Amino acid sequence: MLLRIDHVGVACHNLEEKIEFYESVFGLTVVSREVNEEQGVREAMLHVADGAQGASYVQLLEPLHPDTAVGRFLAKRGEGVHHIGYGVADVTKALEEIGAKGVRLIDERPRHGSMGASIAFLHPKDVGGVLTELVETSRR
Ligand code: MC0
Repeated sequence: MLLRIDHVGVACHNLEEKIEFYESVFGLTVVSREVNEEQGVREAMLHVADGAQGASYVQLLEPLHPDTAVGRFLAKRGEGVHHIGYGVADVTKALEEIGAKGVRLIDERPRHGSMGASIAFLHPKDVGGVLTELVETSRR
């Protein structure tokens, strides 16, 4: 069901500073920047690699406000890995299958994600403490 790691989401206080860090230390390149009001984030995707099933990225996330998912995470835990996004072929079908196994779905239906993807989150408490995102990409 999981095709690849699509991205690792990293929460940070200052997006521009963190982009500069990933560019200068790891030589990564920003391929997309977006503000997602619904998710309460300003984010950038930095390309890591291309594989047979598609590309993988680091996603840097800065909260738009303290009272958002990433804002609360930063206040509680500080900067660090916020979620893992896995590529799936069909996010609606994957949600049905995973939900039927008793895992709590944060999103019952797909939402709009980075770079035109359809995304849905699974509750971290049912995935061993890992906030898990399913990503049906619109890119190839
Ligand atoms: C919270 N918890 C986490 C967590 N965030 N555990 C692991 N990883 C995380 N990122 C834990 C808390 O420590 C707490 O456990 C419990 O979950 C409830 O958290 P809370 O402090 O009440 O925080 P809430 O109200 O924010 O709820 C957490 C929840 C929420 C995961 C349900 O953040 C959510 O719905 N997230 C999905 C949407 C999202 O994260 N959007 C931002 C990225 P204890 O044991 O302390 O009770 S958007 C994105 O990434 C898009 C643009 C994309 O990829 O394209």
